[in-house]
Amino acid sequence: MLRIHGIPRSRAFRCIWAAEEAGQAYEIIPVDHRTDVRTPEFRAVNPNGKIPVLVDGDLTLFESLAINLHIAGKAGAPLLPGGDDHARTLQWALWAVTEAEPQATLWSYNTVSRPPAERDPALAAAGAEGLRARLAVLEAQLNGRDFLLGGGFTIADCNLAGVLYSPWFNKFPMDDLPRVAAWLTRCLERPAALRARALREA
Ligand SMILES: N[C@@H](CCC(=O)N[C@@H](CS)C(=O)NCC(=O)O)C(=O)O
Repeated sequence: MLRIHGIPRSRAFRCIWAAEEAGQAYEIIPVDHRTDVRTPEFRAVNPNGKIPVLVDGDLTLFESLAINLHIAGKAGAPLLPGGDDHARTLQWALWAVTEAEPQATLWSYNTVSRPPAERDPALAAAGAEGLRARLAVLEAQLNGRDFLLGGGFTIADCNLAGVLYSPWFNKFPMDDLPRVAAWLTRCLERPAALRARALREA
């Protein structure tokens, strides 16, 4: 049994979705990032002090996308492909967190997530511009492909669509990015994603 420490309305959503895709049984151990991550009890589980954390037997892992690669590895192919596509899966996971996520969070925090008085329109605009540039790269990658690696859905899609969930859910303008918009909907309306979203959006 996988034990996912976190709450669905956080980056733990990504790991809940991955567990659903992998068909792995999991339990959510509620840890709220606003109130619980500084306690000595939680720091004993994760000295990094953030959620999500996965405990799988003797293994304790933090970093949501590393957790997802581990969960997908338990299911194997096609969720975690081998060979060159394995390398591409790692590439897209790193791209998701280093290129897409900083821009997506800058936009989301300053548009929807923070209380209105704490939002900075200039930062929202900078995030929108940065995100649009990254999504243009993705639009080109999806030319002639339904999913990132060209075959079926893999953990590469789960990781990147999980990172882009907030802009998608909060209607970041994508009229000029039709392949990205369709791919996000294709990923985030899969049965496993809907089960995870039901927890997050409840
Ligand atoms: N790169 C990490 C980021 C984890 C993260 O920032 N989690 C947030 C909740 S979504 C958190 O625990 N924040 C608490 C804090 O920063 O004090 C991951 O993807 O797991």
